[in-house]
Amino acid sequence: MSARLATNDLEAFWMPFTANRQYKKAPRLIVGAEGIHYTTDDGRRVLDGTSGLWCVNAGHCRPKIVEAVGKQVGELDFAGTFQMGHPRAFECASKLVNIAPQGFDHVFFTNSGSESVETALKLALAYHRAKGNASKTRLIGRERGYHGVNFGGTSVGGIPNNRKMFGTLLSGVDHIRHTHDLARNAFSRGEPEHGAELADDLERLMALHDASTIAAVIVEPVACSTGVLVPPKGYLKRLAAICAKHDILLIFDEVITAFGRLGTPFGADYFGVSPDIITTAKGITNGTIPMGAVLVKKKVHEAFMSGPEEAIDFFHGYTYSGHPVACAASIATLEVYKEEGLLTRASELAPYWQEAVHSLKGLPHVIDIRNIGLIGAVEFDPIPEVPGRRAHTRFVEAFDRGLLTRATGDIIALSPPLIIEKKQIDQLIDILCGVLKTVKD
Ligand code: PXG
Repeated sequence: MSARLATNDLEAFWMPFTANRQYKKAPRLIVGAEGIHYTTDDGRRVLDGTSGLWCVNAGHCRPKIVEAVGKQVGELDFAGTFQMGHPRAFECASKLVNIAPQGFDHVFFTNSGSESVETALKLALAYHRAKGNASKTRLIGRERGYHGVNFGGTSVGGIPNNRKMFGTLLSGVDHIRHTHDLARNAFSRGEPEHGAELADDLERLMALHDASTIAAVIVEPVACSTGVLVPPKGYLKRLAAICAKHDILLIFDEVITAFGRLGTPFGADYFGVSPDIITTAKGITNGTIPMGAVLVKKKVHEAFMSGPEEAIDFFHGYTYSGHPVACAASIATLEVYKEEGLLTRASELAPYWQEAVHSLKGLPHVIDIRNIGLIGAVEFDPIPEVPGRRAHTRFVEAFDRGLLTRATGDIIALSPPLIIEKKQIDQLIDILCGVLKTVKD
């Protein structure tokens, strides 16, 4: 029998993506949130420099969303969507289509970014099969990409630590090169100048595998989890052109870049590139209720609609696809985004944000600063024997001084709520500047 634990004991919760033993020796606990601030268990206010985990785009505990969730859970707590329906799911899907890039007119609901990715990959395989191209089965990801933690997403993902413990993963997967190039692009403001030609790496894989075996390429428009890799100018357009030429579906994983993070509703809008499938989650409900959605173009949807009408068109779905409470949260979220212009606000703030983030240049150990939309990243030269420590100690110190950042490798990523004001950006940078000046190694 396991030992009895007090309910406030930290032991039982095996925390995700966490150094559990280290964390539990010096825990950081959040007990409340409002606007762009968290409150800690010892009563301190902490500026949320990461929108939770890149999801709370409209800021915390927004009354309209809180109210919609409360009302929905008391009115219709659950209804399935397999051969059944409820109005909220249809309303939510229509609202999403209304803000989606042109041509995206169908929505498949999931409960997370990871599930959106699995759904998109299965859609791509089934699409080609339905079109009579059953040999198109390979899935191509990119080095340093992050597509969640399920087997498909882990397989197309390109972060070594996320892959190496889990065996051989999916077969028939390959990766194009990442675009991080400090030698040519360090301290770029916005999209780096150099590296559009890295998109041609897809042609290298086609020479090896043949285009007739490749179903889809999945990339994040901006690779955020790996430490904010902004695509070089022209890179995504070039990748899209190669895909289109060879009937390879292009999947944009917009779990982070959708819903205004770059200053446009979707990353596809920002880069002027039209993929075939878009995955979303996070900001879809402002982080309040778990939800994801996969947006597809008409041509993808139509491929599934050619069989007999009484036949199920896509053998896929989750108990909670289109959950009423998640849909209510999403509908209210989309209304808040619209009322407050949040899907484009980052474009107004971006020039100020860019200057602010780049003002950290020259501080100890800073080897690169990157930004796009309302995203920033500071990269440090790693301590040779202990990669990751430099960013982690700065993350802890920043939290103690009232700022939540996100450390990944030796990079600190920033992505504050889209409601942030300029003077709060100044505050955020002041705290970080103080940290970078004082933390010794
Ligand atoms: N795709 C992308 C592009 C993501 O960024 C996922 C899929 C998976 O989503 P779920 O909802 O299954 O976690 C993500 C998630 C970080 C961080 O700090 C990033 C994510 C999650 C947690 C932390 O970089 N991205």
